[in-house]
Amino acid sequence: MTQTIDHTSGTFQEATLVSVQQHIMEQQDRHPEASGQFSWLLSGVIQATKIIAAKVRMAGLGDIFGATGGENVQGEKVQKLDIFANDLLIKSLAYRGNAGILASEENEEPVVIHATPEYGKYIVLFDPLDGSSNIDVNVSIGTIFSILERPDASEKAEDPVGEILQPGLKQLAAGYVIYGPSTVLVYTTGNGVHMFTLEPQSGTYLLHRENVMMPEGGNIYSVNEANSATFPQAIQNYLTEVKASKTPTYTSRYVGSFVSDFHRTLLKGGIFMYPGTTSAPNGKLRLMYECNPMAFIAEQAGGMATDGRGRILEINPETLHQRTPLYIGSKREVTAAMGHIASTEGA
Ligand code: P6P
Repeated sequence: MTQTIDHTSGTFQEATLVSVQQHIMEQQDRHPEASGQFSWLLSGVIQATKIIAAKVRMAGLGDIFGATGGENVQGEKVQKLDIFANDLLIKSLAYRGNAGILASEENEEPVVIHATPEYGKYIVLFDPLDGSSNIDVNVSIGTIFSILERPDASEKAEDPVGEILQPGLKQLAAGYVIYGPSTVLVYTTGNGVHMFTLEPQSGTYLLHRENVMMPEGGNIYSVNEANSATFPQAIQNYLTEVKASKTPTYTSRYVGSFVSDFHRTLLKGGIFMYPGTTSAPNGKLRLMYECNPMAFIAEQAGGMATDGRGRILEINPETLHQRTPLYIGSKREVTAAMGHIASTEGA
């Protein structure tokens, strides 16, 4: 009789016997329509993050701290590790054979590996090293990725950006790796959120939590308050409300690295906000390779992600590097913040 292994019970040792590759294959087996192609691609992203993790760990010992002197498409100073991570992800995915188009925060234009879908039907978008301004001060940083399928062979073959600009609801998979005290991978293919820790000796990501659910509510709000004077009035009202709240009382946490602030929100609940301001009405975070993947994960974990008006995942993108205001986290907190926006707009 075949025995099904329940990874969510048993002793700690039992839970750590499942590698991410095994988990991906198990996920694929549950979806007979899934081809091995997708699993092969996903493991390509994961493979690259192991090498990035090793480099990040040694950052202080090699000449890869600091900035290159250049700026990326966002006008942000490019750190040497940004380039290392970006180049590694591009090379790793290009040789995977089934990634057709790559899009990175670091590249103004997409990288077309195969002109038409029959040789490369997937699109991989990534922020290779999010939070990189924290590298030199040893604060956790991360890699964020999102996987889409290319539209069927169409006139878009000459328009790779047009192929990429799909709403977040179309994502096949999304995930991130946080390079912190431990290196943790979180991913979803639409069947729950699963968390793995990199076991450094063997270089294996081992399962440590399956079907992660975000707490319904949480008393942590996470926002850069230096910008609060020019937040929308509704958000200023929301912040006043949470600071005055006695049951529960709230606390503030802000790392300044999206992957870190989101990871804490996923595990402890609460809300992370990057609102628009008068100088940056669409905020700072990018829709396609930061907000969409995290929104997919948040919703799969029972949380919410909005731009202040509607679901992040329903936004129809217009440009590859477009930004969006972001309110993401526990249902109770995001709903409360949106309530202020609704009542202010209704005023
Ligand atoms: P601010 C890092 O540069 C980043 O893109 C995100 O990781 C982070 O959430 C945000 O910017 C922090 O921006 O304006 O608060 O420094």
